[in-house]
Amino acid sequence: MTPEDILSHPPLALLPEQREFYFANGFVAVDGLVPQEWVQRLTTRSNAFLEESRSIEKSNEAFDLGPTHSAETPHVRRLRATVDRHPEFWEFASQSIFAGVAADLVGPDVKFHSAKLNYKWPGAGEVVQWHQDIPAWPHTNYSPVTLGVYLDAVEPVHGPLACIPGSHEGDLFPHMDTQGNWTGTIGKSDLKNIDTNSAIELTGSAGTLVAINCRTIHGSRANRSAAVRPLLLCVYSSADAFAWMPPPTPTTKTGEIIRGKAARIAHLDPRPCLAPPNWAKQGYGSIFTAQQGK
Ligand SMILES: O=C(O)CCC(=O)C(=O)O
Repeated sequence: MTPEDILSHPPLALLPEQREFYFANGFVAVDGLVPQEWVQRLTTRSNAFLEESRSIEKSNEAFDLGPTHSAETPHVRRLRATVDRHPEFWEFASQSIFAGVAADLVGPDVKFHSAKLNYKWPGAGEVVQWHQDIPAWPHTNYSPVTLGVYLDAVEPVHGPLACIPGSHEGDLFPHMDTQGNWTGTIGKSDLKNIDTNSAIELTGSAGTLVAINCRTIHGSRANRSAAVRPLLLCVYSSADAFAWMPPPTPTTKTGEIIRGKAARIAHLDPRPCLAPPNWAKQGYGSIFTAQQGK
């Protein structure tokens, strides 16, 4: 579907100007959009998983652990595939306001792709370098959108997500080094031609929604506050977008239609995307392991 087709459907969760901002800029943030009741439920779940991580020493299919992780001071960089970790995460991804936001941005037929909960710990140097999402999980078109919700208020000091306006209409860049190894980040020579100073930081109170198109260049600075920054991220696409490589972090819900109906014909966007490694064979750690070359 084109943005015009999508916008011809009445909005379910966003204001018309918020949808238009998304299509013009490749991202949008809406302060406090997710109801506090959901923020509290998700925070309770998140805290329970952080507690559980104390008994774990090495990264596994649920937890991506940072180098300083210990039972005393947990350092979980990411809770993977959240929808398979607890039913409440799936309820949120498929039945909350997120489903309406997804329909407002990809059209009435919505396919679920993946979900994760990123933490950004103070002082741990967790910079997320400039990258685009779609090179890791290419689809037949560029409808995929990542929806995020901040579980706590995020100010510039917390290392908010930052997006480069209009970059979704520009090129896709290789996220590999010169030997073809996956780096999960745009290379230095390409970055020279990208105006990273134009990036807009997406800040807001607990419950703030952030929506980022899969082509948009984004990243986040280190967290210089004293508090961890939990950010739950769910990825959706239009039903007529089909992944053409195995997903990096498959879930049991990947490919489920959460609104509307399944598509039988793929929408093919002619703009090219390099093939990533075959994650089903190579395995995938996380954006942190890739960007730090581990
Ligand atoms: O957690 C962040 O600040 C950025 C996350 C992100 O861009 C990603 O996981 O792809």
